[in-house]
Amino acid sequence: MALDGFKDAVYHGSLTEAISNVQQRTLESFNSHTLNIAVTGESGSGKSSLINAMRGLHAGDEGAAETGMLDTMGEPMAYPDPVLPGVNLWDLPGVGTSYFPLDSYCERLNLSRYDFFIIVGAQRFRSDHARLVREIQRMGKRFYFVRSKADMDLDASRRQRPSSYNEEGILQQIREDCRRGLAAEGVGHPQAFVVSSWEPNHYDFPLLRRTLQTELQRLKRHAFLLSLPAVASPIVNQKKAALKREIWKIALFLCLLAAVPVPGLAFLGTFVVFRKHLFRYYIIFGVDDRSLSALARQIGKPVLELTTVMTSLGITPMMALKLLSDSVGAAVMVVEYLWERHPVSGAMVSGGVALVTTFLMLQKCLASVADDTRRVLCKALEAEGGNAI
Ligand SMILES: Nc1nc2c(ncn2[C@@H]2O[C@H](COP(=O)(O)OP(=O)(O)OP(=O)(O)O)[C@@H](O)[C@H]2O)c(=O)[nH]1
Ligand SMILES: [Mg+2]
Repeated sequence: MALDGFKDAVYHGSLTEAISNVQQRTLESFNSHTLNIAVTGESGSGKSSLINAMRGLHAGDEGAAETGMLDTMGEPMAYPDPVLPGVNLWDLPGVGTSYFPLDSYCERLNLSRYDFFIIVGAQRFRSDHARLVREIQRMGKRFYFVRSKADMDLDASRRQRPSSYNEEGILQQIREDCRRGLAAEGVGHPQAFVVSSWEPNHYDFPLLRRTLQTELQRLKRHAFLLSLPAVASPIVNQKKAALKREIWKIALFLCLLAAVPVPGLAFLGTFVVFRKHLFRYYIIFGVDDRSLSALARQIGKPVLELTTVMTSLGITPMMALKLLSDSVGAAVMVVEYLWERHPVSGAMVSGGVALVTTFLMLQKCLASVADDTRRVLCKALEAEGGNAI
């Protein structure tokens, strides 16, 4: 899907237009996108069996994922969904084995490369599950929780309490346990399915398939939104690099200004230049007050939701004034004192101080505004994704 409109808008500092470009896309336009679903969870929980059942295969069939009682240390394997277009089911190794301990699992398997997750758990909701949930939420991604091996729970219950056996009651209890665990991790609308991969026509298995089918376009759109910050980042860097090249000229101008033997001129000049360029950067990147208000309206959120992620807002001209008086103010005073006795060396020191100060401060300022642009865009895309799902 062409991203030219989005990229152009970011390049021209119009984040509102960039978001509007995304909003205009119909859900159908995402049909051709691929959704990479990672099937993860504790070792032996039935991940590979679930993938086989979703593909209408049994263990041992040709093309089926390998299942068994032993821990596997293999690489993630992709299996295309035979019914849902553009869906890859990735069979991941289990969490918490000697090959993949919980602490290093997310990093080693690079979970960020997947778009969506199915966490498979064969027992009660546990800390391993909670850890995976937190990691997925941290990435702003979504997941279903699948409680597998329902047949075993039902069988055990039937044997233990044959007289009071109530299948729906037991399934409901398991669903509630999963939802409680997920809610405790701050999951807003927990989606938990109780299934048996050995009986894909029973329990919540058909509902799991239907839900995935119904939500597919929205999940693809959400994955697309999450991929956009990576598209925007090089454009922001490119703009930053172009602006950075100008900083020398500005610093040199102030260096010359500072060499003029007028007390306080260097100090005032640095302040004015800093203020002018800070606001200029905000406008160029599209994160000035007016642009932010327009962007907030576009995503239907309060502007505060965008400004809270901005760190450069701490660098106001007043702050700069303070910074200046703290760091270079003393130097300027010394220089001005020097001037009376040694005008030439005084002018040189004064110019040097102005040059270094302006250069460093503008660089810091530029980097900070560029980072904020990325953060604001991420926040806006996140909000847009949340609005749609
Ligand atoms: N009764 C029952 N057994 C199941 C079910 N799903 C999987 N199993 C069994 O559980 C064992 C582990 O299943 P796998 O599908 O290999 O589990 P896995 O999560 O892929 O395991 P690893 O890849 O090693 O982490 C196998 O012996 C399966 O036959 C199920 O729904 N019901
Ligand atoms: Mg497996």
